[in-house]
Amino acid sequence: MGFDNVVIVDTTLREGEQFVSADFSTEEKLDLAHALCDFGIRFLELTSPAASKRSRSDAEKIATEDLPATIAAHIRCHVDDAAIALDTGVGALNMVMAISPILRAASHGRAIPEVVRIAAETAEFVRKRAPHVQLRFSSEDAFRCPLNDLLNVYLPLSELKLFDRFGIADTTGAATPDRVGEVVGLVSRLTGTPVEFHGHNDIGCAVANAHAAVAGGAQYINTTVLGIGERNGITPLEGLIAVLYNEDSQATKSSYDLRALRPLCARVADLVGVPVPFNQILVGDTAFSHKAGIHTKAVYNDPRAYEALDPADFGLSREIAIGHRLTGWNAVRVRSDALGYRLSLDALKAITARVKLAADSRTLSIGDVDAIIAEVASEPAAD
Ligand code: HCA
Ligand code: CU
Repeated sequence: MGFDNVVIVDTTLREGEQFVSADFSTEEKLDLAHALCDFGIRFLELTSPAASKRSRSDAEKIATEDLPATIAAHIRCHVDDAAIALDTGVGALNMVMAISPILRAASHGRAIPEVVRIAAETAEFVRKRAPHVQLRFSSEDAFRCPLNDLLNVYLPLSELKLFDRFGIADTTGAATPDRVGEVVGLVSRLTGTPVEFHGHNDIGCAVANAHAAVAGGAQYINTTVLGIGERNGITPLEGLIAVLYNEDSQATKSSYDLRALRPLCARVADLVGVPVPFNQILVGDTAFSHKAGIHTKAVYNDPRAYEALDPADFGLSREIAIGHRLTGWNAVRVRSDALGYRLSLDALKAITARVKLAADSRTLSIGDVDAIIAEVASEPAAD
């Protein structure tokens, strides 16, 4: 496996629809499905067609849209849900059932052997009706589940040879990378079945957990644009893209239209009525802002000094803050050069000193900096 073979299963149209302020219209879903495919996603997950009449007709529309992606319907382990989903023409079913003690008690009330029986029955039904549909079984709340229970679900199910993938979900977003790597590694080794990881972000580990899942052997990773989903969501698409780019920028550039990422995030933010967080991986406003003089000097010499990701590959540009008390004369020189001045080192140092002094007592705009540059430039040079 490894990072080159990661298949992103984007679930903006399922988990993302569960984000508190998401309410996608049919047109918006179709638009997003196209935008995700244009970006390079080849696997999309949709809300269960059994959820509502429109969920069903939306799934039908997306499934027949001739998109260059496998379209999966997310369903409960119910024969009826599977039948409704298959009728929409989707190419994959992503079945899910709760397996942790706490969630089993609070949701379906079944013991582990019953979970296995119900998953097997549903899978047999699907295989009979649609032998070629891709079928996944996923455990909801897998990381708050004793390993024994976990293996008592996956091992008998893997022996049936009915499933193309096994999902492992960190439903409460409280797993840490070490454990994700361990559980994913165990399930993938013992079942010999490709693993899909779905990670929530409640303690802020969703991106690191996706990384750990891939390192542990997972081939399929769930994402949503901006990470939208239940509560504070799941692994954001842009976070996983940053991980993949960091591993192999060339391969990532050739598989995804990286310049489309920021517009895609802006579109989803707009649709769900939230701003893109300032510190969002890759696409946040400050993702490529440099400030301290020590940093800016090195970044002018070689941006890689303080950048793991090249903004140009994403159609973005870096920003160098100049008007503050941590500034340095290199930053001042670049600004004054850009304004057409050719100033001596003494003049640059004088400007830097005045900028620092002014910034100690008030917040400066770039216009204030420019005024200081103009002022010093107009002064007769001292000899
Ligand atoms: C849900 C739960 C789920 C399922 C994940 C999966 C989770 O909202 O229905 O299908 O693998 O986080 O457990 O999103
Ligand atoms: Cu989820």
